[in-house]
Amino acid sequence: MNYKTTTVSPVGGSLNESLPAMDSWQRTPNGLLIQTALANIEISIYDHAVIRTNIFRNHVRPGKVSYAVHGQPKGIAFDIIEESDKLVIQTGVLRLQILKNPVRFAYYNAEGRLLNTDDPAFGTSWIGTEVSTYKTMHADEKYIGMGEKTGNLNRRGKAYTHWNTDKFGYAADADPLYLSTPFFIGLREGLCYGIFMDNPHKSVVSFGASNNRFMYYSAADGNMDSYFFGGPSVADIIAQYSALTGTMEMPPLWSLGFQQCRYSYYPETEPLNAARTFREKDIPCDVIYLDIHYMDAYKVFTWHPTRFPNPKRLSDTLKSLGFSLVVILDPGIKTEKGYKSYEDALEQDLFVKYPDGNIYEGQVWPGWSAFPDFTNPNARSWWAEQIKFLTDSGVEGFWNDMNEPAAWGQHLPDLIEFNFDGEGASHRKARNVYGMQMARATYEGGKKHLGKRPFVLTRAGFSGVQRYAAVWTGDNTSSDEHMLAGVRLVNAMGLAGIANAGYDIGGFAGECNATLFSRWIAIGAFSPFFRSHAMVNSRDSEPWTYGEEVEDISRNYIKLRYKLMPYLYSTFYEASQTGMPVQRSLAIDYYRDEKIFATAFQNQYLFGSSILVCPAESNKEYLKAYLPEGKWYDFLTDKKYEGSSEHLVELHRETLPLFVKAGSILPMQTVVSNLKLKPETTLDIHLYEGADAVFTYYEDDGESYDYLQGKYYKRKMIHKHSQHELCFDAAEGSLTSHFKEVRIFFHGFAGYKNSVRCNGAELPIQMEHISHMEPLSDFDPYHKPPKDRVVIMDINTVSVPFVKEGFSLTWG
Ligand code: MIG
Repeated sequence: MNYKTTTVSPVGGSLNESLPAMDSWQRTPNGLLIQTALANIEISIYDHAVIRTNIFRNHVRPGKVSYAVHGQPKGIAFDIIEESDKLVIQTGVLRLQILKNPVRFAYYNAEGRLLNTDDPAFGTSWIGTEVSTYKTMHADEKYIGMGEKTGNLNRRGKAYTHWNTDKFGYAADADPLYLSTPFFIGLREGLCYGIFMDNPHKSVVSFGASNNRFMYYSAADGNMDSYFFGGPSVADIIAQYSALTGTMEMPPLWSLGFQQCRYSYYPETEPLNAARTFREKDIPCDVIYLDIHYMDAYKVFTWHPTRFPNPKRLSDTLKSLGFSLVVILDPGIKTEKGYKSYEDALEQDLFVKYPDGNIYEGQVWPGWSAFPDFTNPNARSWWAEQIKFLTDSGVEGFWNDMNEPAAWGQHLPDLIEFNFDGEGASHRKARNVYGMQMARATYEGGKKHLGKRPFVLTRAGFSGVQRYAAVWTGDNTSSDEHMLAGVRLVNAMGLAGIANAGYDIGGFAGECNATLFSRWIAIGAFSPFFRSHAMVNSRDSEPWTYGEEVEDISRNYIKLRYKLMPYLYSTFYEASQTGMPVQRSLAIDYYRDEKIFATAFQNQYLFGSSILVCPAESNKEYLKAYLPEGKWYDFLTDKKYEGSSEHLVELHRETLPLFVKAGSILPMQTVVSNLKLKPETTLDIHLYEGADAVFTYYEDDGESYDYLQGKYYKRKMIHKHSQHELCFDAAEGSLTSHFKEVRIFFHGFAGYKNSVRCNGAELPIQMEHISHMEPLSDFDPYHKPPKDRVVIMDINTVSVPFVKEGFSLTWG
């Protein structure tokens, strides 16, 4: 390779320099260390399919602090084979080949098939402090993931910037937004791999944008510290990335319910009116939010004296109505003499400062404000202590906003300094992690002062933010385009380890309308985080404010969400264990199917393992849906469809196309108005004929950390389709299930003889007539059809006691 290694041009600018030849290498406990004339490379084997390469300039000492990475090398066995021109590292699952001159990396799978290789000329290169890795891009290669990034499912041809940014009313293709996760998954020839660049500096990932030669990822400064994930499946890659950057804990059960927000409900009669209206109108809801107007002059950790004279009384009343209270927290602290939070943090030296030691002030809601340095452990514990002020008033959830951090005008000076857990960093390095560290401090404070699971919602974040908070997509706009863009943002966050995410239903900026709201609330019922919110000075946007029809539709979908709670909670449990998202892009299970990448189908996703959601614009009459391989059932009618094919679906205001995968085991419960109330004690399991399936059912108390001590109820349910059998493995854990009885609904089993046995004993079969939707009211004489469109399904059921011991049902 004759690539020149010029460093400085004659007129002073830096030119590109790439990794040169290997000078020497040594084995280390978890990998090896390579020296070159320009940079050193630390390679660590984290797991059979996870390899870290940390490349840093010779004169640089690599920092130790990573806010993203949580996992450690597992100490697995690996071989290093030296050949004249290369080193080969074998883990049994991955083969990393390192060419010696110049140093270039290539990854192969266990069968020796190439997964990913450096661009031979440029590999890892520097231009001044900017470091980039260039990768060969194959003709059929696709790229997915990247977290909160707009655009298509397949990101090929686009470049993205990671630089947390407050973007009010952002365009549906805007970039960057609030949160950064420099992690993507590459797909080629039915193979896949993942790459995470653990560098919080401003960075760019280009999937072949404006060039026909390579893809690359690049950071403004710092090391090229990256992790390669070998899969072999997309689900495995997500699990590997999640093991490295952490998974969410089980959220409080109430946070899985419907959440009502508004900028802003005040004075205190407003949130109470909203809460009471939900109860009067029989619309389930669990959460009411207070936005910035609850504070006194926007000062964090204060209550407005006249709008909220007695916050404890308010939260108690809300609690008695079955609501949890969540309040907003902004990082900016008003620099006002005599204001306790300011004086306190000033005295303890916890604010972000200029290099000359003066406090940095920026303008936000309270006026000139100082910013706690959340990368300082002392500032985090100080902030966590302040949370007590809110928990004492009965607040159970915390909404972190403006933590990009945002200041009017948005560009903070780069020279301001952060503690970075002792290592020190300018704004260039600290910005992207600031928001997640605020979420961390908030989460730790909430956990400590509530003594149970807090709910934290954040706007900004970086890889690993899922350990502390759910994420919402900020200031979207009331439009169909935005509704679908939000679906893809949540799909993409799910591919990047953020399992609990959602968008403002109805749109934050702009005015929503009845048609759009009906569709948005239906889709939102199938997003992990389910909240309606709207901008100040815009029309009311609670489910009853768009007329009776929308109210009925909203009630139907919100109730459906509550009925699906056993399924959803179990799905959240899976996410807490493996990182498998709740809202699953079809690229997780069906990445080998070209069809799912078509723009017409890219918004479709699986909600949990079984329910296929086909989002459609609110103003369309038909949707072309693509059902992937297998067989599918229309959730509302039980009509059966063959997969691997497109279907034209007629759309109505009140129906969102939902399909259930054949084989599915779908546990459901009766509706409750809020999740502090218990459903009836029969667990309804909807079983769909046609394929094998396994479902891990999970239950715990929904609020404490006792589940970490084994106080849960977990059991595997196994549908052996060809054996005509549904097995319940013995329940694990020390908790007794709330459910005393299980009732099985047999969907699509019409051809079988009507005989079902439990452990061999014949069971009585009951015919049930069910519908997942209530008919809409007759409010509009010209618009009758909705009532007729509610399909009643006749379904055979059997009921058996839900005993702890294993049992099995057989039929046919
Ligand atoms: O400058 O707190 O994204 O959800 O309602 C706007 C007021 C600040 C932005 C958030 C939005 C919230 C609003 N906030």
